[in-house]
Amino acid sequence: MVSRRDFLNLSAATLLAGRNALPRGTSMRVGLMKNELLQRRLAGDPQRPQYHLMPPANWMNDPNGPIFWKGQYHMFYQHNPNGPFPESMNWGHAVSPDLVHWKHLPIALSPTPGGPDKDGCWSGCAVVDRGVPTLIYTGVFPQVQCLARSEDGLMTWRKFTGNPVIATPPQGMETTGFRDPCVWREADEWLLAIGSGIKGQGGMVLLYRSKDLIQWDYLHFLCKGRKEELPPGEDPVSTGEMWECPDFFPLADKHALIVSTQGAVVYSLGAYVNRYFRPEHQGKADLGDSYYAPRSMVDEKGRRILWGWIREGRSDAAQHAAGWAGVMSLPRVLTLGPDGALAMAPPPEIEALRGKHQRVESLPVLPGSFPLLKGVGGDGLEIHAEFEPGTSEAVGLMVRSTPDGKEQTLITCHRSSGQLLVDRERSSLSQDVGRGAQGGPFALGEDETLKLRVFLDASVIEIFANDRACLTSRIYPSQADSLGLGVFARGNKARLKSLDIWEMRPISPNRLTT
Ligand code: DQQ
Repeated sequence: MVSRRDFLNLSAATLLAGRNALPRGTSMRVGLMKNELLQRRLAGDPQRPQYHLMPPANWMNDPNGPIFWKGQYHMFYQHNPNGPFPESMNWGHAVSPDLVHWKHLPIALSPTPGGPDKDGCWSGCAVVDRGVPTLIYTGVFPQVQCLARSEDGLMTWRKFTGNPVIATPPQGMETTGFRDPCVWREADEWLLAIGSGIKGQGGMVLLYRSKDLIQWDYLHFLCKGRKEELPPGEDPVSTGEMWECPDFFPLADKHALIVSTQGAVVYSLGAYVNRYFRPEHQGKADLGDSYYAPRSMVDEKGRRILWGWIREGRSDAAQHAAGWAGVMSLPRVLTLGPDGALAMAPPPEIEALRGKHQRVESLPVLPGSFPLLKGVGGDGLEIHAEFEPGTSEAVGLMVRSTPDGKEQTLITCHRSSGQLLVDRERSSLSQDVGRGAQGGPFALGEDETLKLRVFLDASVIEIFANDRACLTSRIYPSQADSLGLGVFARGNKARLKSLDIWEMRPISPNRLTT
């Protein structure tokens, strides 16, 4: 039996040395020594998340083909096993019985020399075709669509010898890109939506159909960024010239389309009629700019669960020095909100990670002062805070603060401007990291309390506000005592109704102690 830790060690050695470059004997020993060093570096890294899914080492970006299969959640993701930078993409693979605890599995897809994916296996999806798990993904370069199947329960993948299954964009179309297929079943056909766009016209999703996943016919666009929906004079490409990673699915009595516009992650809820999607309501899946390329799945409970890539907010050099880059978000259960918007909440399974609990009740929050709460804080926490904002202009939480406040991050609901922000101006004394505020529109209703559910995990912050807005951010405090927690108000006083704090248990050997 190979233990999880042994597997990770072997796997990281392979990652470090290059998959095909691990010879026997001396080089193997050198590889293991390098691995040992890398493991020590990762284990002692205070910026490395502890309860979020991430590869054993090196680079990850988009989630790919999340699928619930025979009682387990499978997650694939864009992964460079050879370094903490985006190159020669593979599909990493992990499996979980409960959405929370993960086991790494061998890499699912790697580029085939001389093949249509020789320069990378880019993003895609997973479906089950007559009982056979099947991946449909983009091979590069040029961007073509490929297929691979697994006959042994998702452990190994055999690429279709006739790849690519779609070799070019539709005839005569000068696209800005042609990638990230999303496939679903409709009656006796497969439908495929693919991310694309046209220069000067904007992003679009193209629609194909097939009887067998191999022979595909182009139908028409499913949805596109339309000039007529924009304010007069606004550039039609303001919603992006290329829509990446389309995710299209039914949600309650609507359909949802999520696209990554090389900037924001935009969701649309609307009607799917005659194989065209007409948006009726649009919003941002995340108010920050650290969350990207999400993909969803349905589990056995029928829940629609969305996963995103949380990218780094520090320099390439810092990522290189760390030996890892990129984190998978926590899962978000999607529902149709009472206001017609997309509602997002973490699944209850996350609560399995909760450890020590502390609670504070009914505290006046006075403007101007930023006191730290005594005896609470940390860098691996789940925090629930409910505020009665009163007549305050702004109210919020201060996290990861040093006792002297030289490092601190503010999570602020600005009532006057209707914004939810993570202010990172003083998050770190390091010069190598992103600063400034991240966030976007978030208005509290009259008499509505502010309910913040915040997940702190080393350099990751994920915020769910009143179950209808999410904000993901990255911070890299440099001081060991940047652990303090406080509440604050501006303008006028507010009241903290309650504050619950749980220490979260690590899920992975990211920070090995021996
Ligand atoms: N990343 C993938 C592409 C996708 C982009 C390559 C989005 O397939 O369009 O790693 O982050």
